[in-house]
Amino acid sequence: MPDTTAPTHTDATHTDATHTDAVVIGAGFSGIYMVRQLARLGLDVRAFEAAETVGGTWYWNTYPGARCDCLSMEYSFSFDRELVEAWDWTERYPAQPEILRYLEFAADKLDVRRHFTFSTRVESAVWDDETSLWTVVTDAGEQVTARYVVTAVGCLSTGQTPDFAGLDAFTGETYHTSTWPKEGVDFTGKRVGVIGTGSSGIQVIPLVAEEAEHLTVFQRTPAFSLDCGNRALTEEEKADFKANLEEYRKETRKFPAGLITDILEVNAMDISEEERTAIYEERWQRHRAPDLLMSFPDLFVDRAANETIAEFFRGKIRAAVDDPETAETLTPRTYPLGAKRITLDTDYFATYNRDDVTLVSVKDDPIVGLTPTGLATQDNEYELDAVVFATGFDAVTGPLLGIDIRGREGQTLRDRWADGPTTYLGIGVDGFPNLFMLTGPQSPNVLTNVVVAIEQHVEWTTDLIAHMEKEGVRTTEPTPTAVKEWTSEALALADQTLYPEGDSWYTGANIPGKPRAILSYVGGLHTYTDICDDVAADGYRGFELVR
Ligand code: N01
Repeated sequence: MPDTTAPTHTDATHTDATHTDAVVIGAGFSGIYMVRQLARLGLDVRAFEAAETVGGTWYWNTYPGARCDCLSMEYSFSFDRELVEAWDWTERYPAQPEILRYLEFAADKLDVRRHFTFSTRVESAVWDDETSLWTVVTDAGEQVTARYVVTAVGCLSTGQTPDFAGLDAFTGETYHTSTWPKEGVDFTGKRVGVIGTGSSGIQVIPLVAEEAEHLTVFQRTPAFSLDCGNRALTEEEKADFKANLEEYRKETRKFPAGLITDILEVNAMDISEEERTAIYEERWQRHRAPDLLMSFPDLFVDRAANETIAEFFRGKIRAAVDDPETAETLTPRTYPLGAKRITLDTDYFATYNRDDVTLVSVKDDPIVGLTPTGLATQDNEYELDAVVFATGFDAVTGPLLGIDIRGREGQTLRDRWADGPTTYLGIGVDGFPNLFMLTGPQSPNVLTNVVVAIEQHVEWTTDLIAHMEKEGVRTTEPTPTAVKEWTSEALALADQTLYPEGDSWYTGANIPGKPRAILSYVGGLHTYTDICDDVAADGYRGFELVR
């Protein structure tokens, strides 16, 4: 597209800047697809990625055992039949190296790499009202002006290490699961401590246990976990998926989590315990989380119904763990199932039957800090050669607020969200024109098969930008009213569910000082998609489009 929007003035902030139509930040699933779509519109696109290649979260999280909790074929792009035909997944639940290979393959096939500048982090994006342009500045000192900025920064890309006393004094090795060394780590002969038993901890623990001389797991809150029953895909499964791709793509968007789900039409509380348990057991054997977790419509809105599935999961822990006291320590009792994200594991609970694995409940005996030679709890000291932090992420807003984003009149997004995020559709914020956030807060983001949510967001945003280009719209931003109403609705919807009852990254509760607010739209991707389509059909209702 001809560069008709390049600034002609000599504003000091722009003199060294090059110009492009759009800047995309991030090279995960969302960045790859967004760049491809904008390039297809004929726009000049620059994209930046901190890593040396594409992959996003799947580039960084290379810890042993890292695996997706969605089925491989479901967790991949569906918009391009050629791409789907050209790739064969090997396992039901793909491991990190295979997903990274897939994203490298997709980036090449979609020819997006040439738009990216890798190993480069975006530090700031500042709006200039006079020119209606963003100035994006990178850590390499490059400045780029652009009409549009699209953030594709992911929801789980800012790792969180607790500020333990003595962290610097510890003389052993430390690792965080989300920034694992690319060359791998050899724990042979070492005494290792893992802190955290969320998805990352639960995946890494069995493999560290196999290698280490001794493993001590420091657990604050036990997890509900589903045995993923991983296995190789059959040729028939792969062929079936490809043959039915279009139907699959259409269907996924009709479900709350972007996953075709077998939801029964009866509530859990309306049938007998025997019937319920038989249903749970049959669905446990399917090894596919949504089929089990969404068996009944009342599971996430009625605590008594939730307790029935929670108790079923607890029974699985008792069956897997030999020592009843250890089993009880591993049993979640303080929050509804699903209010913290369910984990998918391979041999997690059986790991505690090993003689060389110790479980420490730091709820009962809190961590005081690290010592030069290990970790101290209130009542004990543990000698360790290495500590693995599986302590999670500053989710959803963390990656966005890691960039100094300034909208109209210099207003920062950090100030704007000091009390929690406010958005329209999770995509835009008033006062921040032409800024589009993929999988932003108050969109369905992490409560879905995120690749489906990403495709919906990218396609909707592309349509909006195409509309702006066609109609000569210079700036688009949501109205303050639209933002206020959407934010209230997102919060009110969450209050009708059990999500607020869990202290997890879903609500920001895992980060000291972070405002507690649900970070997702809980109404389901199907409802959300309808709302977005309706907004578009109604001339982008709630957005101010200025020519
Ligand atoms: O992080 P988490 P994660 N002292 O926040 C504990 C995705 N993911 O990296 O629960 C002691 O879930 C914390 O304890 P508590 C997936 O969406 C997916 O594991 O706060 N402990 C918790 O046990 C997932 O949900 C996959 O009491 C402390 C753990 O650290 C999301 O990423 C794989 C502590 C953090 O768990 C995040 O998962 C990996 C402290 N000061 C990740 N601070 C798959 O696809 C924190 N903890 C399968």
